[in-house]
Amino acid sequence: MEFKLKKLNYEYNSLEPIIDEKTMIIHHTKHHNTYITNMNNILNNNNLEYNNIEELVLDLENITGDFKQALINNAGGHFNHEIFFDSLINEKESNIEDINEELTTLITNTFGSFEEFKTNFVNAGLTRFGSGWVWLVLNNNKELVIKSYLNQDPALTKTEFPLFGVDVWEHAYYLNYQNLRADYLNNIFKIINWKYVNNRFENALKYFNK
Ligand code: MN3
Repeated sequence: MEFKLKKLNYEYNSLEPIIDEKTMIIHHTKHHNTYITNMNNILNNNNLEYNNIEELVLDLENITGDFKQALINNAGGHFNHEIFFDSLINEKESNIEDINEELTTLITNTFGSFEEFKTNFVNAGLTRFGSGWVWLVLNNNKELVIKSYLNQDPALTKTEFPLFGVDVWEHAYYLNYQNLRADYLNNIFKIINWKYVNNRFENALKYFNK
């Protein structure tokens, strides 16, 4: 199966002024697309076939060829960006009350309050040295954890299911924010699609119950 870049659920200028149109166009049609092209090439060259990106990501630990790191980088790049772009929405449509009661309670019990969760999340993104990602994941003990990963290491494992993540590579924010990664991270909380996060939370519960 050939992986393809899917169209975004919104226009490239929908996330302005938090993320500018030019950044979105370059990020989606160049960066994300390149990960997909490279991944498809590696899979074709090595006669590997997967039904979906989750299946591929979960199989990475079993790969032994010299292309392993390249596959981690590019498959991870595709997996991470698809979740990232799907988890964003126009500021007017981003509504924190879309989070269901179970997830709201879990956030409060884990971090003290939503504000403290946000502070911890922003801080994890801020202290990620170099390029990488910050994620909210549910683990197999049904605990919420903030994780930070280097480069494009994918946030899905047998014991962790990502609910949403923020790209802290400079290409994600540099045109608008330059060196101000903290502003980018704080602002992005205004454009999270909490309905989508909620869906991923439901999927995470199913993932660990199967
Ligand atoms: Mn990126």
